[in-house]
Amino acid sequence: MRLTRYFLPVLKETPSEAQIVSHRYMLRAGMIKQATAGIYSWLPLGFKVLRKIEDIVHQEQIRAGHIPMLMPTIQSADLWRESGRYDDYGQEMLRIRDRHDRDMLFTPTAEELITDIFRGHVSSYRDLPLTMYQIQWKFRDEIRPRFGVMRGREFLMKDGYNFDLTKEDALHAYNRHLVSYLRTYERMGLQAIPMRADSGPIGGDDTHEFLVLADTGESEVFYDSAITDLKFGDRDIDYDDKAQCQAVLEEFTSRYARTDETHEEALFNQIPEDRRRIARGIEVGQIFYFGTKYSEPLNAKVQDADGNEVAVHMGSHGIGVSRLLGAIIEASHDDKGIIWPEGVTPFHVGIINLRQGDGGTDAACEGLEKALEAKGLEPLYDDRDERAGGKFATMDLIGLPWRITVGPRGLKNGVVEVTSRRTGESEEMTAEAAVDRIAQIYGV
Ligand code: 5CA
Repeated sequence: MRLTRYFLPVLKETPSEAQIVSHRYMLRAGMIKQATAGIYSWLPLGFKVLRKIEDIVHQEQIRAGHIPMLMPTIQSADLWRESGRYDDYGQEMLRIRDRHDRDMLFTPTAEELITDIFRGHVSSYRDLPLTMYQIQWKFRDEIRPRFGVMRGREFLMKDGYNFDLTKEDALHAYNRHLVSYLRTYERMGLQAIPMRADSGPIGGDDTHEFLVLADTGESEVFYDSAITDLKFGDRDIDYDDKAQCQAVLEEFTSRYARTDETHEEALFNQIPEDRRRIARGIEVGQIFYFGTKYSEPLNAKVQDADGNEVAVHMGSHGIGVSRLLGAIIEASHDDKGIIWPEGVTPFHVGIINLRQGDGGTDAACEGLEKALEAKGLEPLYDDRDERAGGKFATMDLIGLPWRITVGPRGLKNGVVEVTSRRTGESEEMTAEAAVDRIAQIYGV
């Protein structure tokens, strides 16, 4: 992509309304624009990262055996009256009336609708287990939308729902989600720690939130620092294997890690003092097991092997897809801008032409662009007629993890410069070697 043909409305000034670094950088890098309080347009650069995050979420859900689908954002109030949540949800629910005076709402979550789909089509235990999920926009009329995409009113969520015959099977679904989330967040360059939490309006007994540690996080958290040494890494998990999933869950949840809602001082104090941590975190996901809380009132039942009608055991499992952009930036930036982890970067590498209009540098940049594209990579070529300082500042702000700089002096010696955004280290090499290096980094 050529920068002169792209839409990247970078801001020079720091917007005064942005209180935290991720919000500031997302506005300054031309990733989002507020449409109205807590509601954002996703400009091309922001949209690209959003899609990358969605892709990872899809891949990891499918790997775990979960089935993608899509439900509408606007739903009838009737189902929510059946479950009893129409009144319980309170002011956070955006209520809408259609031309026939029927009560509608913009979905804040979708337990009711998925349960309705299930009860309409599934009647036998033979069709279980079943887990379906969607990545869809949600609306919650938050009292204080703030921090940009972190606490929006409209936001993108992955919400998944499991249906199982027994509590044991449903707990396996819970464990499977926990394991798949560990892998999902690590692929985005994040350490998200599962912490025992409170279930809030979704309900249920068992729930863990996934928290990314950050000073700007909205949640206060208490944990044993030994937890931060745990890495999921490249484990090959058989998601159907109950014992294997259970073992990973135990490994990652056996140490003390709780949000303020579930914190117990006495237990916390049993951790050796040098490992006790009180910090802040960003909640990027939450998993719930709530048994028959929705299947009973909504009559979602199946026949078991003995012919008895039994309510199915359920759970729901969310990932804050749009919030993740903010969380990743909070976890990975410096005073010049964002530093994207390779897994989610909007473009794989930036190309900077130090002398735009010079036949030699122009040709070298175009050659690099083509060679990288031929490898299936997406470079962003800054071909603006601007001074070098401005080009470097833009590239640093938008945070592409790698940069290739092309200037007449280097070309005279047959080299370009490859620079890591994270370390700032540069290395000179031929253009061909630069392409190979970038391809190797991304494993293509
Ligand atoms: N039905 C369940 C799971 S599918 C559910 O709604 N869970 S939730 O309420 O915990 O939301 C899931 C995730 O969405 C949260 O962990 C958080 O990362 C994200 N989220 C929740 N509210 C907002 C918001 N106002 N802005 C951005 N992300 C949000």
